[in-house]
Amino acid sequence: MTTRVTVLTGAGVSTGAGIPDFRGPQGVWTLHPERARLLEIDVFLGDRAAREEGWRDWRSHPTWESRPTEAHRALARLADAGALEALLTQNIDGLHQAGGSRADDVVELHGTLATTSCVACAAGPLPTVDVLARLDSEPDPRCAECGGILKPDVVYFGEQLPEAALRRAVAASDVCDVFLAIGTTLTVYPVASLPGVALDSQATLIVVNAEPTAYDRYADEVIRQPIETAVPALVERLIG
Ligand code: CNA
Repeated sequence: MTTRVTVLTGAGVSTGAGIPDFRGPQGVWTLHPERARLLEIDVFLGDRAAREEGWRDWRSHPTWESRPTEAHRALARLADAGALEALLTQNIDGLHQAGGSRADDVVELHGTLATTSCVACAAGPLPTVDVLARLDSEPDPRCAECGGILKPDVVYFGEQLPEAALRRAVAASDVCDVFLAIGTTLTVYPVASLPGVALDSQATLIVVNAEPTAYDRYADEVIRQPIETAVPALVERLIG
């Protein structure tokens, strides 16, 4: 029987693509702790100057120039081999899909930067690039339908995670044989509870991260090597 693998990725899987993480040694919050407040939902909604600064940050975000790495491509091969249960990600950069993973396999637990929605009405999501193109003339972009505040479809701190995504993530963690946590400190809840769901169901837990994580002592294997080389080797071992 094929081993079923559920993967959870964090910001560390994309640092090789030029997108800094938050908490690593070169992380955005490690170097600029004051920037964390720009991702708090209360600040975004309640402080116009912070909202405008946040939008300018998104415009210059490295995601727009990034390309998937060997690690993203290797994870796509898990599905090709029929071994992937689900690819859960905390990332908002779309690099798993760009690296060959099927959109259906990727569960974006913290949303996506690709689209933007109105916080006040049900007007359909807009491509975020189109909103960014308006920033020079409209630094606090508003909904064309109702004038409400527009926000990237990224989950900000203080917001609920998308319910269907979280349900699917819990189910995938519950049924897998191997749970692979890659490039995440496993400290942001509720996502950080998912390895616990897998362990409760007797899955093998493998952690790949340069620094210690909250689950290292429960893991069957901890790989403290660069993700760009460690993940392709691990995928070959799992499907080989
Ligand atoms: P984090 O808390 O920033 O931790 C990342 C971890 O990855 C750190 O412990 C690093 O040491 C480790 N790491 C970084 N690069 C490598 C590497 N090349 N090889 C091995 N280990 C490495 O990230 P989390 O995902 O735990 O935090 C969750 C937040 C960060 C989520 O809300 C994400 O949406 C958010 N985030 C996403 C992106 C993105 O989409 N690419 C970028 C920055 C932050």
